Amino acid sequence: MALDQQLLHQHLMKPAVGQGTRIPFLLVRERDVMASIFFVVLMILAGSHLLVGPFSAKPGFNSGWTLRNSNGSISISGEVPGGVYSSLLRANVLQDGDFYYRYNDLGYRWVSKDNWTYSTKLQVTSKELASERVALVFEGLDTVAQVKVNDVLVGRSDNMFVRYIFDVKDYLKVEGDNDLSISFESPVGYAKDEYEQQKADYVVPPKCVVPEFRGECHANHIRKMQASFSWDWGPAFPNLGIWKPWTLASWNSLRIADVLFAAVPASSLPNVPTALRPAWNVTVKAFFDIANSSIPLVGSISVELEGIFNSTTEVDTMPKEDVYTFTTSVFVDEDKVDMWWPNGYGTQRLYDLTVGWKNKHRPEESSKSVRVGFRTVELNQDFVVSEDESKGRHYRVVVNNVTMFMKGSNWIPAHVLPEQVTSKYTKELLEAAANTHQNCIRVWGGGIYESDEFYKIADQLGILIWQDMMFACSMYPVNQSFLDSVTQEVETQVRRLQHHPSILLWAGNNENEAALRGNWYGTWMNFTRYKKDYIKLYVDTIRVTVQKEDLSRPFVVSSPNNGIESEEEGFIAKHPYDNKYGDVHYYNYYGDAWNWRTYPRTRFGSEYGFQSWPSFLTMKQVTVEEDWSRSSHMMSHRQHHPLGNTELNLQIGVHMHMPPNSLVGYQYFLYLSQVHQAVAIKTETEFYRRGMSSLNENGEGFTMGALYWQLNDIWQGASWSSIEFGGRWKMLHYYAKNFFAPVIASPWQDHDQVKVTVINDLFEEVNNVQLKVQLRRWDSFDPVLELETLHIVPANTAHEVVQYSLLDDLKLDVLCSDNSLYFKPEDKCFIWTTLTAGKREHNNFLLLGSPKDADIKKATLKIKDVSADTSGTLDVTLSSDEVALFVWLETPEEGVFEDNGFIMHSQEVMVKFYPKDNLLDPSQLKQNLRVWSLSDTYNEEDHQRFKKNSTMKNRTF
Ligand code: BMA
Repeated sequence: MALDQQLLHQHLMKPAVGQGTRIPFLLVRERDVMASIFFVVLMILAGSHLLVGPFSAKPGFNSGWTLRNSNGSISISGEVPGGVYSSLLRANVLQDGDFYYRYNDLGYRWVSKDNWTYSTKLQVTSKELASERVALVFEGLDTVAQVKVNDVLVGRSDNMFVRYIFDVKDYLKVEGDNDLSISFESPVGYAKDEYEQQKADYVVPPKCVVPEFRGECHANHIRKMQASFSWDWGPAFPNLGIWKPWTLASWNSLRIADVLFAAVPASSLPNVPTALRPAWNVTVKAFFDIANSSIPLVGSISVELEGIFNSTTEVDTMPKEDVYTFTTSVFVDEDKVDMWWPNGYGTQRLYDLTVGWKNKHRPEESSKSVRVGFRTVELNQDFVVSEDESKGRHYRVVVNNVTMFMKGSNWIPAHVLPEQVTSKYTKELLEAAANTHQNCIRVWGGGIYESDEFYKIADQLGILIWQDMMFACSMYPVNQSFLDSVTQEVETQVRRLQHHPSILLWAGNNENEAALRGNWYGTWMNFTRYKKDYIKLYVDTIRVTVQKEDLSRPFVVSSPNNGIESEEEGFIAKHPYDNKYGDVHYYNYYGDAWNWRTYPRTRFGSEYGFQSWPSFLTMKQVTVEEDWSRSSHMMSHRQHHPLGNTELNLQIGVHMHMPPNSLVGYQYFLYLSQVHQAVAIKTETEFYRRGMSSLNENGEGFTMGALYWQLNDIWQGASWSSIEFGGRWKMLHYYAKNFFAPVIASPWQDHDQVKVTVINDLFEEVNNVQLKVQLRRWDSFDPVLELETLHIVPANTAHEVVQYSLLDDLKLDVLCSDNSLYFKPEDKCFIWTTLTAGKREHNNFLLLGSPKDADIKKATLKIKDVSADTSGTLDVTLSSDEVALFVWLETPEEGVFEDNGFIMHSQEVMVKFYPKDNLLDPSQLKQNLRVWSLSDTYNEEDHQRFKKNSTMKNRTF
C-alpha cells in the first residue's frame, strides 16, 4: 500500500467520533471533494457509522413440509425452496407427461386457482430462543401469503421480490414442536380481487391479456413474475410457493444482510491531491439487521478486499434503528488493481470482498462475501452535433472510458417455474451468449430479478446486464400499499445485486412510456391521471429508491425511451420511439425483413426481432403426431402472438417456397421459419452495426447498441428466441456468432452498387485487412469473379471500404447470364466476402435476389465422415454435388456445431461439433446426424411450377 494510502487508511479506520450525519453512499463520487483535509474528515465520519452486531442462523428445514390444497383433497410433501407445480409433478398429482406436454398449460391451470398451504414443524433450543432476536427470514415467497407460527399470524407477503423478515421470538416454544404454516392465496384470484377493488376508483389496464395468450388477467395487480400469467411467447402457469431459501435466524447484535460496493476512479474527483492519482476510490457499504435497536452494539467490523486492503473498525454505538448501515471508503492504488472488462475487451478480474462482524461481549460472529470488480460505466447522452441540438443525443455505453457497441439480446425467464432453472442451464445459456460475442443482455421487465447465480456468471463472462425493474406492458396501480411494496421490492433487489460489476444500468420498466403515449390500453381519455401515476411509480418511487441505494450506475425510466429528452418532456415523450434519442424497440412483420431499408437508423436498438419455431426435435418432446402440421390446433395453441402464424407464413413466403403440408413438409416449415428469422436478424443487426460511425442528414445514426429480442425460450413454442427451450441453438444463434464478431465485413446492396462496410469493435486499428469480394453462381463451385483489396480499419469504427457497381465492376449481366432466359442475373449469382486480418477470418454473404426466384440446384448432401480429434471435438465432413443454401445439420446429441445454416460453395467442408458434457463417439453422432439444405424443402412439383411461372421481370435495382 502506498504511504499516502496507508495514512488515509488509518484515518479511515479510526473509531466513531460522535454521531454525525450518516454518510450517503457514494457521497464521494457525487460531490466535489474539496481538499484532502475535507477528504480525511469524510473518512473519519464514514467510520462513525459502523454499527452493529452478529448472527447465527439455522438453515431452513427444507424437508418435512406438507403441502395441502384448500379443501385438503390433496396432501403431499412440498419441496422447499420450490413451487406448488413442481411438488405436484413430483408427487404424480400432475401426471400428463412432460410438464409442458401438449395442452398442460390449460389442463393444469386449476392449480393456480386454488389456495395452498405449506406446513412443517420446528424445534428450537432454549439457547436460540434466548437470543435477542429470533426471526424467519424468507428470501422469496411467491406471492400472497400468510405466515403463522403456532397458529399466530406473524407476517404477510404480497410481493414475490421482497425479502421478508418476520419476528417470531414471542411465538415459539422450546418444548415440543412448533407449527409453522405458510398459506398461499391463489395468485389469479388475488389479482382479480385487487383489480375489482381498484376498478371501483378507476381501471388500471389492461383489463386482460388478448385471447391468443391463453392466459390469465390482471398480472399487473400482483407483484409477481408478470409472464407467469402468460405472454406472447409463453404459457400461463401462475405458480405459488416458497421459491427461495429461508432460515430461522437467531442473533444478539447484528446479522449482515447485504454488502454494496462501488469503485470510482479518483481522477474524476477534481480536487484530489495529485499524489493520490491515479487511484480508485472504493466505497463499501454494509446493511445489518439489528437484533435490538435499544442495546448498544459493541464489537468490530472487518472489511477485506482480497489482496488490496483490509481493515477492522471497533464499534461501540447505539443502533437506534432496525437496519444499520456501515460505510467505509478508501483509496486504492491503481497498480494494485486489475480491471474488469466486458466480453471481448479484456479479462474479468473479480475480487472477494468480505465484511465480518465480531461481537465483543458474546461469542457471536458473522461474515458475508461477495465478488466485486473494478470498472466504470456511463451512459453518454451528449448532443450528437453540439452546434445543432435538433440532431438529437447520443445513447452510448462507455465502460472504463471506452465507448463500446453493445451487442447482445434480451433475456426472459428460462422456465415459467423458476425452481426448475438450474445453475448449469443458466450458465449454458449465458455462455452461449458470450460465445457469440455478446457483451450485453437485457433482463426484461416481465420476468424476475434473476438468481444470484445468473449475475455471478455474467460477472465471470463479462456480460453487461441491462436490468429492468419488473414492470412490463401495463399500467400499474399506485395506491399506498402497492407503492410501499414496490419500495421494499426495489430496496431488496438493488441491495442484493448492486455489487455485481456486470450490472450496467437499472431501467424502470418495459414499454410503459410507449404504451401510455401510444394508447395501447385505451388510456387516452384519462391520460393525465395515468401519466401522473406513471411518474409517481417510476420516478418518485422507483427511481428515488434505486438512487438512494446506488448511484454507481445509470438509471433510465423506461425502455424504449428518449433518455434525457423523455425526462425533459415530462417523462412521457411525444415520440418515445424517436430515432434521434435513447433506445428503440422495432418490430415490423409486414416489411421485407431481408432488406436493410426496412429498418430504422436508431441510436440503440434494445429490442428487435422475428419469430421462428423450434426444431422438430424440440417440438417432438411435447407433441404427438396429430400436432405435426402447420395448420394443426397445437400450432395455433403454441402461437401466442396475435396473427403470428399469418405473419410467419407471409415472411417465409416473401423469400422462399412454402413446403407441402406433409410430415416432412412440417419439419421443413420449422426449418424455414428459422432461416427467415436468421437472415432477417442478420440483415437488421449488420445494418445497426454499419451505422455506428455515421449520421444522416436527419441526425439519425451513430447506432451503438443492438440487443435482439430474444435470447432464450420459456417453453417449446413459436417465439423470437435464438436458443430453443432446453438449449439447442436455432439458426439465428449460429448467425449471431458471425454477425456479432468483433471484426466483420458486411456486404450490402445500395441500388446498383454492392458496398462492403468493415466494422471493427476493437480498441486498436486493424492493419492489413484483406478483403475478397467474390461473385459466385449457384450452379458452380468456382467464383466467376474475385476482387481483392487491402485496408487499414481504425479502432471502434465502421467504414465503407469498397463499392462496386453490379453491372460495370462485377459484370453481373455477363457473368450471371442464363441461357434458358428463365432467370435474371441476380437470381443466378450471390456475393461472398472473406475478410482476413492476421488470424482473423470472417466470411459473409449477400443475396442479390430472393432464394425463391434463384436458380438453386437440387443439392445432394452427404455426411462423408465423422471423426474425433484429441480434444473430444468431432469433425464432420460434408460433401455436396451442388452449391447448397442454408445447409442445416441437426442431431439429438447435445452440443453445438462450429457453424450451421451456411452456404456451402465447395464440394466438401469440415464442420466441428462440440459435444456438451461427455465424450461422444463419432459413430454415434454419424448415426444420429441429419443434414439438408434449402433445395430439399422444394419438391419437384414446386420446382417445375415455379420455373413455369418465372418470366424475365424488370430489374429490381
Ligand atoms: C417486446 C417485448 C415483449 C414481447 C416482444 C415480442 O415488446 O417487450 O413484451 O414479448 O416485444 O412481442
